[in-house]
Amino acid sequence: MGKKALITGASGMDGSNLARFLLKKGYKVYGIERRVSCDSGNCRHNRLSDIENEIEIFIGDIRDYNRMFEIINKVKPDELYHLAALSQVGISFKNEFEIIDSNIKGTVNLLHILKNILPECKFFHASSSEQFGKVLKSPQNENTPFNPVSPYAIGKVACFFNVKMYRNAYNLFTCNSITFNHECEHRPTQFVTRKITHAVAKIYHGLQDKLYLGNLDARRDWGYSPDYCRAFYLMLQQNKPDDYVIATGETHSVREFCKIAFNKVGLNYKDYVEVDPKFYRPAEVNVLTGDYSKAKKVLGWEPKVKFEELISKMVDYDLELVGKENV
Ligand code: G4F
Repeated sequence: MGKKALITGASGMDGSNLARFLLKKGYKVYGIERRVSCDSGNCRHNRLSDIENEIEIFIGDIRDYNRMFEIINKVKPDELYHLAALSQVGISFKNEFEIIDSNIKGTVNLLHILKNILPECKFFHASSSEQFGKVLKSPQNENTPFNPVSPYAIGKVACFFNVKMYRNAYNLFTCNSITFNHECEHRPTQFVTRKITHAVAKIYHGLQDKLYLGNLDARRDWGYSPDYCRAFYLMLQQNKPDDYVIATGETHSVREFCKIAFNKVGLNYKDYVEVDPKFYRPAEVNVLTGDYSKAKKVLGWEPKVKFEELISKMVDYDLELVGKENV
């Protein structure tokens, strides 16, 4: 019988990409999702529609210890991929307590349950390059000190060290990816990449006039979600648990992203993009660049999709999506 994987945040961007990947590897895949309503064009359930008959979804909230206990005890997974989190950095400034409740408590709930009832289960946690914050060294690798500046990043640092503590103190097989920004066609429009590509499609189809953004000079290391999900899987296939930077090694500004995305449809971003200070953050991370050489050496992992191809895929998808909606 194939292995069993349980994914928290299964209907999110990474969750759905990982579920698809693990099914192809022959896993029996179970997911946990919080029941929430869906907004049009961004429906969480849409991301799983092609595989909905192949996976089993449990409704549950990672904050709810008893419910998590019940699900883990029932599934008894070989691998648990913990992807559920409040993941919007900007929003976290207004939601400090949800970061503590969901991101930190949710992670500790899962680790505590595994320690008590399923210590042989391998555990993956998606940590974040936001933990490097106001970077102290560039590029960032596994030895770069964290210097977080947002409630989200501070919460992820707490999760990171909890994952490490359960590995060292209780001998659990727990891993963190220090995941740099990663996107795909199913990224919610609250994140800057999809906000841009969706707007490009709407402007192209004559449905929108302007695109209002915040800091155009922020620089990020943007990769492709399916590539990163492959790395998550590889981490749990090693003999020893460890933490790995997952990145592309390239950094680009939001402005460059706009330029290429608008160029794809023959438009100049300068005619459409305007800065609205309401999208500025109280504290900003200006630049992130990942050094993924450890993942390359140990996991044999490398990103396949780089910046321009990522933008092309997202713009093409949104052109088709908005085109269909417009019929
Ligand atoms: O797309 P973003 O919101 O992603 P951010 O904050 O870098 O976080 C993402 O990547 C992290 C990994 O490093 C994850 F941990 C996290 O969960 C998430 O997936 O913003 C990217 C940059 C920021 O500098 C932001 O200030 O784009 C800038 N930006 C400029 N205008 C904007 C906007 N961001 C958003 N969301 N919306 C804007 O209008």
